[in-house]
Amino acid sequence: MWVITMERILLLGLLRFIYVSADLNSRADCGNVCADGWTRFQDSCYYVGYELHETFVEAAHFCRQHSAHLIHINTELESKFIKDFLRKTKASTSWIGLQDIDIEGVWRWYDDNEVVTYTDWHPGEPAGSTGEDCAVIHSGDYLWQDYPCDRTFPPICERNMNEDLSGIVG
Ligand SMILES: [Ca+2]
Ligand SMILES: [Ca+2]
Repeated sequence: MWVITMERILLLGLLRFIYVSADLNSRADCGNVCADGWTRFQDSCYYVGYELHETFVEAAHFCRQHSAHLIHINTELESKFIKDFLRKTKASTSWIGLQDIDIEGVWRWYDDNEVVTYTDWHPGEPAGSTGEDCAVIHSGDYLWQDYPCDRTFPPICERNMNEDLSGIVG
């Protein structure tokens, strides 16, 4: 009898855990899991809007609507991850969150205005001067190039898991 009761309690606990997890995951990232359609790498979830054709500002807006930002590539590891991912999924040229709109030649990440440190430019890039102030990962070799911000490409969104969780609490 005691064993059966314990089994019931454990089973109910397990069902409740599954239910709560599924509920949270359907709305946002939870713990180690990214929302449907998003791909995990380290502490972020990524989404490529393959079917979208948006200007840089529209692309940034799209990511914000999904509690994310245009990808901020912090490290060589993150760069390698996203390059491999884009190559594997045969992605076309896509926006990253890097721009020199305010001061020509000073490239800053759009989510936190940080001046770029790690870069992965195609040799000779950026080359567009004031006519090209927004950056893409180009499908030719998946290296970075500057393009006019009003050109239209898919966005690569990044959602930081920690930020996202604190956002839900707050
Ligand atoms: Ca990042
Ligand atoms: Ca420029």
